[in-house]
Amino acid sequence: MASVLVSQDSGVLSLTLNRPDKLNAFNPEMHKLLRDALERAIDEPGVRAVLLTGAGRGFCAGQDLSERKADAPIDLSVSLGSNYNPLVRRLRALPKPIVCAVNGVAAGAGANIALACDIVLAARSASFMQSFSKLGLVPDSGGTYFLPRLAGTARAMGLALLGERLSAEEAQRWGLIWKAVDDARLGEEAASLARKLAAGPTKGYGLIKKAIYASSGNSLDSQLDLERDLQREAGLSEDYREGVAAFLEKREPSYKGK
Ligand code: LHQ
Repeated sequence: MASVLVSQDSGVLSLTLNRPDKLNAFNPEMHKLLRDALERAIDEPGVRAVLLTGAGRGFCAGQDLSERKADAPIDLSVSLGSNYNPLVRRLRALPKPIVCAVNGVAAGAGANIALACDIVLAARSASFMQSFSKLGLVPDSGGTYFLPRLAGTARAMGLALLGERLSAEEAQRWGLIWKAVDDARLGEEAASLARKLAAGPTKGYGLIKKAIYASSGNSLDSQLDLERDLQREAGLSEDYREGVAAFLEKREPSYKGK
């Protein structure tokens, strides 16, 4: 069985991390399968949203530590440089919305890969752990970037130093994720959200991602300039014309993603 299950339906590319016995801990094959699927998703017009989740009782336990048993020192920058960092960059840069359904524990890099997605739903029983410090490591895969921005420095520092479990509900209260939902509802809520996004103005969504993610590194002046430039692009899209026409004709828009 592949370590990432890939399927496509109604404009949604579903990616399911699939090493349930290891709580979907990452190995190189998973990185490769995710890389290939996300690369194809960039230009594939049939893909208008992505749904990322995990098989079994966990979402992802980060790096597979059984691959890290080493008597000699090991240079972890190699694996970050070749696998984790490109994955986080790909998720953020994909010009299509990514919904993450955190179905269980998300630990280490697994937590931060979830936070790199655009809309994160989590089952009420799921939890987030910056488990790195328990191994003597630093949060990676964007953790030291996402956490202070989403939750503030005090909470980011507590999460990073203590490595304790944060419940899905607390993660929602802290602004780390969009919503905690009942376990039994997670699959359907996430799928229906992804389908809704897949039927939306894809081009506009891609531009929204650009604007929101650029914001924390920009001054108001540069952000206003960026909004002007992105709005120019959005305004030239077919979907914008369709949106206005549908509004004026008092009907539902039919977006083509162009
Ligand atoms: C695992 C793992 C795992 C292998 C559970 N590996 N088997 C690091 C280095 C290099 C470069 C890039 O970046 C990184 C980033 C990182 O991600 S470092 C952080 C790595 N992850 C962790 O430290 C988390 C380790 N796992 C845990 O602390 C626990 O498993 C959690 C809290 C996630 C879940 O606890 P439980 O619900 O009690 O489950 P469990 O511990 O019993 O795990 C179930 C099985 O999954 C078990 O196998 P077994 O054969 O005994 O049933 C675990 O060994 C296996 N597993 N995480 N990362």
